[in-house]
Formats: sequence, C-alpha cells, structure tokens
Amino acid sequence: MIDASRFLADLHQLRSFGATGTGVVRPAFSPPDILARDWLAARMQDAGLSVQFDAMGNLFGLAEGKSLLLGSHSDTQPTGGWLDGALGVIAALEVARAARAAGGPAISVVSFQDEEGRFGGTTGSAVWTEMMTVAEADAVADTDGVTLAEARQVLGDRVGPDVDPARFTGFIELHIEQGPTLDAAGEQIGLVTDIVGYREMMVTFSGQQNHAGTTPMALRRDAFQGLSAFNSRLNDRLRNVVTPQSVWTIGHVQVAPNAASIVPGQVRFSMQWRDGSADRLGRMEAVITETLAEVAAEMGLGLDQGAVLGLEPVAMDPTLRTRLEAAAEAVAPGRWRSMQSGALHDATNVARLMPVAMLFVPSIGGISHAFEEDTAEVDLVAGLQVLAHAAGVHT
Ligand code: HGY
Ligand code: MN
Ligand code: MN
Repeated sequence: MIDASRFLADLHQLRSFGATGTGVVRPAFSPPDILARDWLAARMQDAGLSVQFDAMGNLFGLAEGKSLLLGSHSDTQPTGGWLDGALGVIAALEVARAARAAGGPAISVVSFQDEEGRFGGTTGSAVWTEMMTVAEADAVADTDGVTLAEARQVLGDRVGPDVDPARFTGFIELHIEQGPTLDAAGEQIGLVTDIVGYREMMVTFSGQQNHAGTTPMALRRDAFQGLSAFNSRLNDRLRNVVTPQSVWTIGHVQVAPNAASIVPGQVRFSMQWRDGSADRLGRMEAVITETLAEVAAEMGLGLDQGAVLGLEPVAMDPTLRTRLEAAAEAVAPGRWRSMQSGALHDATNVARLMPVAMLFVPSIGGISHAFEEDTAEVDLVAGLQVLAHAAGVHT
C-alpha cells in the first residue's frame, strides 16, 4: 500500500539537504546535492532496489528484470523550490516500495543529475540518452568557470557501470506544474500532452570602457546600452512571430566592469526562448540573431554569440497518457485537465528511447524556481496516488 506519511516524511527529509528559508539551494554536485544523493541511495537500498550511480551522477534504484522507470531530478536551481524535481523522485520511491510490498509490478527509480542546468540543461539525462556525449558535457563550464568534468570528480568511487535504458518499459515523471493554470482553476492534476522545446545561447556585446563623467553620450560605445536597445527592439519584433504561449528570457546578465562611474565595456547575457513548435523556435532564432547584428552595427559594438543549446518539442506517449487519464479520473474526478508543459524536463530526453508521460500537481500562486514554491499536501498526495494507479500499484 502507498504510505502517504512515509512519502511526506521523505519529501521533507530531502528538503533538508540545502534548506535555505522555505527554499532549497542544492545545485548539481554541490555538497548538499551529494549528501542528498547518498541519502536517496540508502533509501533505495532500504526499499530493496539495487543502487547504481552512473558517471554523470544519475542515481538509479533498480528492480530486477524489465521494469517501469519512475523519477525526476533532485538537483535544484541556484535558488530553488523544495518540490521542483524532488517530488517526482520521492513519489517514485514510494510507488516502488508499495509495488515491492505487493509483489509487483517491477518499478525502478531514478534521480537524474543537473536537470536544472548548472552545466547547460537536463545534462544528466541528455548524456544517459546519448543526446550528448560525456566529452561534450564535460566541456561545459558553469557561471563560475568550473567545468562539469571537474565538478563530477566529487562522485569518486560511487560511479558504477552505465544503466541500460533497454531494461525499462517506459518512464513516467510526476512534477509540480510550476505555472498558474491548475491553481487558478482549482484543479488537482495536469496530464501533460507535450513538452515545449527551447533554445539558449550566451551573447557578449563589447564596447569601450570609459569614464562615466567625461565621456559625452554621443561618443560612448556602451555595452549595456546595446543590451537595452536589443531587448526593447526584440520585444517589438518577436510579436510578429510568437503566440501567447511563446516565451523568451534574458535571465543572466554580467555587466563589466560593473562599476557606477564606468561606462560598461562589456555585457555578457543569456538569451533563452521556448515554444511548442520547432518551426516557430527557428523563426524566433532568426529574429534574435538579426536584431543582435543590427544593434551591434548601429552602436559600434563587438558581438559574440555562443553555441545554441536546445531541446526539440516532444509529445507524450498516448498509451501511458490513457493510463494516466483513468488514474486521474479515479483519484480526482472532474478535477484534472490535459495541458502543455512550458517547463523543460528530463522526460524530453528519455522520450527518445522509450514511451514517456508526465503529470503535474498545482503550484500555489503558480510560483516556482523561487523559495516561495509550494503545493498543498493534499495535492502532493493526490499526485502520488495518480502516479501509483497509472503504474499499476494499488494505492
Ligand atoms: O527551466 C526549466 O524549465 C526547468 O525547470 N529546469
Ligand atoms: Mn524540474
Ligand atoms: Mn526547474
């Protein structure tokens, strides 16, 4: 049987690793992340699963033979919420425990590493699904210049052989919605139809560092003014190609030398855009690239565009979705809906290798990637019950 209090106790125990106020600071390979993974490994062992870390730090709790894989990620954003990823990992563990106690079905558990992209984005599952090679991943550096190759040394002798994806019949990921839809509608469950795609690159404008008092405005080559002009022009131009579901974000900005009395000589920033259509992602990219070049030329700025990272949009498996629909109707009759995921997930990568589906529970106020992230306990338990029901485990 599913034990809701054991599930909630484990969820709060995981929260304690990197707990900061009401949120969590547990980036991939940080000390709290490794402590959390060791604790998770012990809980998987206690559940009778065979524990396996791979070279990326993905942590698997494996059932014998062919099994359904459930899970998510346990790393967090630099300042993250306590449920993003963690909910799916602990719910998977609880379903696996109940399945073993009931004599089946075979359920395995995974906590992927670096879904939150300290080193790019969904990195652990991208390497596991061969979307990228270990060498490509190892070369990626975080905003402090630490490479993944250096960071993952902390795994030490935990690393075992790779886990073969062929041992799994499919993957289901329970996750918080991270948006306002379910909470605003007073609904309990979201069944994901498709996950949007995204593209991201680092951009650098280079101008002329100079004195903020003696340099006339007309003579400046101010890199921050370049970013400001790019951002406002981009917002106008993208309107011609986007829909209300399209999003774009400049979330990370480094102004150099970042001093009040110095005209910025350089600005380095992240440019990320997301959409449910691969074609529209391409059209958004064309507008972004064109606008960058135009502003750099007009303002006499150097322009460097980094490599474009990204994931294509992906549809969820119809058979698993049907199982989730029956489960949602059983657990939360009339209080569920089908919906697109605007957030990215490991499920996108895993979908390359096996049938995949996702379900959401509400985020209070639609807040996520912030310390205020939270979900009502009754909704957390409902998500667990729908996951168990869809996995064929009695609740
Ligand atoms: O950015 C995302 O969508 C995910 O939460 N990392
Ligand atoms: Mn997540
Ligand atoms: Mn996230």
